[in-house]
Amino acid sequence: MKIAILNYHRMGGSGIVAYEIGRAMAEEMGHTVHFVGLEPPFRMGEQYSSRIHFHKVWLKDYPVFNYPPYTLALASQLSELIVRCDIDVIHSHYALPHAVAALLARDISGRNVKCITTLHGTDITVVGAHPTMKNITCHALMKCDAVTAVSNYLKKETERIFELPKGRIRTIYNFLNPEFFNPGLEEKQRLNPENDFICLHTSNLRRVKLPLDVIRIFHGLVVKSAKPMQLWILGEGPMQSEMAALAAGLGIGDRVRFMGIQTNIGPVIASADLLIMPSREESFGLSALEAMACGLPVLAAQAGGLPEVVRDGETGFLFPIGEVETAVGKGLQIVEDPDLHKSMGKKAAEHAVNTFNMKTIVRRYNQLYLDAVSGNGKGAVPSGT
Ligand code: GMT
Repeated sequence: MKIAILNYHRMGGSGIVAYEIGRAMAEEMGHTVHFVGLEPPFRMGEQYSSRIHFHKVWLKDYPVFNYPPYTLALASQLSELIVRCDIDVIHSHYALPHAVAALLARDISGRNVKCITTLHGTDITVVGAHPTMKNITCHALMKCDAVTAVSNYLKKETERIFELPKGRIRTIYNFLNPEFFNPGLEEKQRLNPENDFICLHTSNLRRVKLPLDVIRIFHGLVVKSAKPMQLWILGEGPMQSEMAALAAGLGIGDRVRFMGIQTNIGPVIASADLLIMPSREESFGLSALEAMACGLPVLAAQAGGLPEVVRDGETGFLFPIGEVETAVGKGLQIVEDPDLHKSMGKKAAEHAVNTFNMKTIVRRYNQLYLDAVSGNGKGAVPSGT
């Protein structure tokens, strides 16, 4: 098959998942994959091959436009690609604007290309559900040949918000590439020669991640435990200064290390001891899965799809959103009990590999493509209806 993949090529979880699906479709399933967007997927690096291509979307600026119309440029250039490269399937990550652009490109091309969309969360819960975007999102959800969501939570939320018929959306969990995330990548000696207990937070430091609660929870652990501890923050975002100011105000500024955006985060994660993830909203929580795969227990809020990823009491602990004291109490059990820490880390790594297995999940996407192309898609809506 010839597959076009649309996604945001930046360091978000959806970009990583989209790239790994494309890479596996090319390298393991033998398909030809065309990534289409403003930039190549960051993991693609220089690894261009005869089966993996990148097509840059060119924007036409014009003084009358307030913003260059990306969706229109994408649809127009994609319609040309559909014909030139004889595309069979377009896999859009994010309903907006990608699923809409894919449907428009199909119409323009006049070809029977199949449109498949994977929902990642805020494309539905924040943007798609908003009155200014609700109709076009609903249109895309109904017109695509198949729609998947990365968790049962997101599937149910989407069905509820858009009053969709049951079975319109199916869940296919996220996964990760075990080559990049496994306990064997640990580099404690180099990254943590002091052998402190390392708490970790990895995100884009936006308000929805409740990053100030990360600092408050870490502070609670420092106050209640005699163990030397550090907090490592991987990622960058708008709340970084507030986090630094809060840490300084609480007298723990010297224990908090902002590590910024890094391309190879596996060794850093594997060298830490506990992931703190207090997010207010999280359709899946790929960072939790990455940490578990590296053998870390996860201390996470009971938000969205996180309870489907983290097994409470087994691979970490869950706490009610915003309840810092509860989180500290649960985190302390892990910090103070090395046996519990070890057994939870081991179960976390097993759970990550078994339940979110890359090969199994890539096969499910492959079957979805095959069903769509052969017209067998369960719950699929025929093109153009
Ligand atoms: O919308 C965002 O917050 C970014 C987005 C992304 O591109 O990574 O995150 C969403 O998709 C991820 C991959 O499926 C999920 O792991 C995140 O939970 C989800 N974010 C939210 O639901 C807030």
